[in-house]
Amino acid sequence: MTHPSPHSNSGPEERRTVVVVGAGPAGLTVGNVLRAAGIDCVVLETESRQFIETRPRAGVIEEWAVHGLRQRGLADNLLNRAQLHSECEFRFAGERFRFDYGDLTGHHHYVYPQPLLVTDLVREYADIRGGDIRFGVRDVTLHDLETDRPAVSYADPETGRRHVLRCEFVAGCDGARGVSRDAIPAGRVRIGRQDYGIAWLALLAEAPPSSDCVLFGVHPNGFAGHMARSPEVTRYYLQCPPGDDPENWSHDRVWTELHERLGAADAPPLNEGRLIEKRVLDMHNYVVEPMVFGRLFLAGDAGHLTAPIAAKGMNLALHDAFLLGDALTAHVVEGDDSGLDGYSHACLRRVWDYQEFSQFLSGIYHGTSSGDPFLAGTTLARMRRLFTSRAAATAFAEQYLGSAAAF
Ligand code: RFL
Repeated sequence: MTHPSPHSNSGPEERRTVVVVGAGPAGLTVGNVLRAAGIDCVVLETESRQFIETRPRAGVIEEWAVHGLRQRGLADNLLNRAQLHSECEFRFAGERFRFDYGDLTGHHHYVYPQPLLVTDLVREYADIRGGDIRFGVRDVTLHDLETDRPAVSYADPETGRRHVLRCEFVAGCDGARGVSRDAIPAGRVRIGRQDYGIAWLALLAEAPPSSDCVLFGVHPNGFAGHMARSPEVTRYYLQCPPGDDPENWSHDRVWTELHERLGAADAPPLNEGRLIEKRVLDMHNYVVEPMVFGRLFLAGDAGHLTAPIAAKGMNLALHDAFLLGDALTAHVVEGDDSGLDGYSHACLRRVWDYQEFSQFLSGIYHGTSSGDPFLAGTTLARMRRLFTSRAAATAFAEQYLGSAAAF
């Protein structure tokens, strides 16, 4: 929906070069890159600082993304504290299949919880680089996006008074439920969508990890996953019907299903613990093409959602943010527009590649429980190929790590 210029009774307009909407990994990374170049920007966030620094979500970060953060001076804590993972384990038909993707590719994953990364990025932006960030803002609205002087307005959380930020560019980094994407008039961009028709119960357990690597349980009852988050906390997933109520999943039911779906000969028992998060995530994807409308540049989940099947969303958010931060810097500092012109295309190459891998992985995770014997058969063939063909295993490992050189 387009919005007219802010009303003249909104108070005096502030001027900024860039307004960043949303303080997730994408917005904070863009903000940090701009601050490092001395570019005048402001980050607007609807939640409080404490809320975004503790919101649990992703944990798996790809090597190239860590490299990108390090190049921009944003990875010191991560490099000191993250765990390195280079193996995962599939469990199916009561057996364990170890997959050593580090050996196949020479690359690994970093495991670093998203709230820690967000905490590092806020501290660097606001406390070290002196960036302007406004928390708890209400009713954020984008205006005049097709002019060279767009604006973003919001209501002050304390006074209710409207503030207007007139700028040159708006970075729409407000995630899947933000307002940036909806500010684009219908028909001006193409939005591709896919619904997997399944959901995952996302769980955080106050329990030490039960394995030294990520576990994928492929079971007739449905998929189950295990991912270390820290020595004390483990993320688990259980496939469930879309729209299921987390209250249908009692502590006992959760642990019974996890034992069943992740059970295998010689597997050590799971460490049980209190469930501190229990949410149902319906598995769906979308991609906005192009990721640009006038002076609005979408980045991260605002521009594309990848169901957490392949742990790719935060990685894509960082990829966009590096490209956008660098492109805006090149425009402002050197008058070079090539980065902004090529932004959407460069982002979408990786986005579509990751969407395709996510789709492939969904076939593996959910095929045997689909109730369709044909699909169950082809799923098992796909799994067997991973453990019998080094070429197939290497191709899978490259996609799992996002290390293919094609980007
Ligand atoms: P975010 O992190 O959602 O940040 C958007 C920010 O914008 C704020 N906001 C607004 N601010 C101003 N005005 C408005 N109108 C606003 N509306 C919203 C929000 O409060 C928020 O602070 O988006 P960003 O930066 O694009 O980052 C995307 C990632 O957060 C997301 O893709 C990942 O969490 C996805 N994901 C994973 N990705 C990985 O790469 N590896 C993983 O291991 C992984 N695991 C996961 C995941 C997502 C999960 N959930 C909950 C969907 C595990 C889970 C369970």
